[in-house]
Amino acid sequence: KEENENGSSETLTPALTTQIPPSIADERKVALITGITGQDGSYLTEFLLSKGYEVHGLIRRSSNFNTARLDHLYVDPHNLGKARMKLHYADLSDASSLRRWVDSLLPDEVYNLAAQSHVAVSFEIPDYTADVVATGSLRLLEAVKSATRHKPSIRYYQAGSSEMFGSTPPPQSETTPFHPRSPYAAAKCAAHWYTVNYREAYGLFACNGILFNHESPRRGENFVTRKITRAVGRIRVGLQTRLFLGNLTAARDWGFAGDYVEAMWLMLQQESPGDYVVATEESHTVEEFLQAAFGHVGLDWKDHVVIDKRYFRPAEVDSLKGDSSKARRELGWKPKVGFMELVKMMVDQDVELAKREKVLVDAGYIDSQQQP
Ligand code: NDP
Ligand code: GDR
Repeated sequence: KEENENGSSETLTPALTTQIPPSIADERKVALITGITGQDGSYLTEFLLSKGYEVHGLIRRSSNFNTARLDHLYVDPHNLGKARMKLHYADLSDASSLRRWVDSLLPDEVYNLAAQSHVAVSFEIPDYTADVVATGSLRLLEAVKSATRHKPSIRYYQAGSSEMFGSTPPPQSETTPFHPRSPYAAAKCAAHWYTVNYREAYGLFACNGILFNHESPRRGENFVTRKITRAVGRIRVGLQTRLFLGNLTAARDWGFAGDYVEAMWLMLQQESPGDYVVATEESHTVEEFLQAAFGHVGLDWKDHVVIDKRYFRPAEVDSLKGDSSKARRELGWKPKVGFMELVKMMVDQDVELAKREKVLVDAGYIDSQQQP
C-alpha cells in the first residue's frame, strides 16, 4: 500500500474505481465495519458499495498487510475523489480508537464483525477471546451510544453466532435458550446481551444477527469446510495425500457468506430493531461435507482422511440446524446458494488455486510439503 499525501501510512485509503457524481455522493450513506478484512467483512463491503455506500473499515495493526480479501476493491489512495472504501487503524481492545472513528465519521450504520472467531482457538486463548468478542463489543456499543448525542439515528449490527445455542438441540430459533460450549460462544452470548441491553436501556437501534455457519472461497483456511476444500484441491493435483481432521460426526447448517451479509443489511433497514436467526434450515455432518467435496472431483475421502485427536475440542457442539422463519417473514430474506452448490464453488476455486501452487512447486519456488 502506498503512503498518503502527508507521507503517512497510518490511514489507508483504498477505493473503488467508479466515480460517483457529487449529487449522489452527498446523499451517500456511511457504513463503519469492524472485521472488514475477514470473510464477511469483504462480502459486506462489496454489497454496501454496490448499494452506493461509503464504507469505512477498521483494521488492526499486523506485521504484514492482511487486506488480501479486499485487494480487488483497492485503488491508489492518491485518487482521493474516487475513494469509497477507506481503512483506518483501530482495535476492539482499544476503546479510544473505536470512539475516535465513530465520533469523527458519525456513520449511519455500524457493523461489528470483528472477533477472534475460531472456536477451537478460543480454548487456547480464552482471556483474549473474551476481551475482543465480549468486552470489545461493549466498547463499541459505548462509542456508538456516546455518538448518538450528535447523531441519534446511528444503527448497530452485532455479529452473533449459532454457537451460542451450543448443546441445546435443533431446530434453533430466536426463542431457543443459549447453552454455550466454548469461551468463544460464552463471549458471543455476552455480546448478544450487551446489544439487547443497549437497545432496551438507551433506545439504541441495535440488532443481533444470530448467524449459522456460512462459508465461501474466502473462508479462513483453518475452518473445517475450507480446510477440506483446500486439501481436495491439493490432493487432486498431487501436492498432498493426507488430510488430518477431528470429529466428523458434528452437524452444521452451512450457508454461503455472500447470501448472509444481505441479511445483516436488511436488519438495519427495518422500522424497529430486533434479533434474527439466519440459516439455510438444512444440516449436514462433517462426513457428508467430505463426501460431497471429494466426490465432486472423483475422489474417495476415506483414502485420504486421517483422524487426529488434536482437532477434537474439550466440549463439542454436536448439532446445529436453524429455524430462520422470522428472518424470512420479516426481512424477506432467503438463501440463494444451496449446500451442493456451495461445496462445488469452494472445491472448484481450490482446485484452481492448487494448480497455480503446483506451477510454483514445479518451478522450485515453493516447497510442496508446505501445507496450508
Ligand atoms: P473472520 O475470522 O474471517 O474475520 C474476523 C475479523 O475480525 C478479521 O477482520 C480480523 O482481523 C478481525 N479482528 C480480530 N480480532 C480483532 C481485534 N482485536 N480488533 C479488530 N479486529 C479484529 O470471521 P468471519 O468473517 O467468518 O465472521 C465475522 C463475524 O461473524 C465474527 O464476529 C464471527 O465470530 C461471526 N460469525 C461468523 C460465522 C461464520 O460462519 N463465518 C457465523 C456466526 C458468527 P484480521 O484480518 O487482522 O485477523
Ligand atoms: P465452528 O466451525 O466451530 O462451527 O465455528 P469449524 O469449521 O471450525 O468447525 C465445524 C465442526 O467441524 C469439526 N471439525 C473440525 N474443525 C476444524 N476447524 N478443524 C478440523 O480439523 C476439524 N475436524 C472436525 C469441529 O469440531 C466442529 O464440530 C464457525 C466459526 O465461523 C464461528 O466463528 C461461528 O460463530 C460458527 O461457525 C457459527
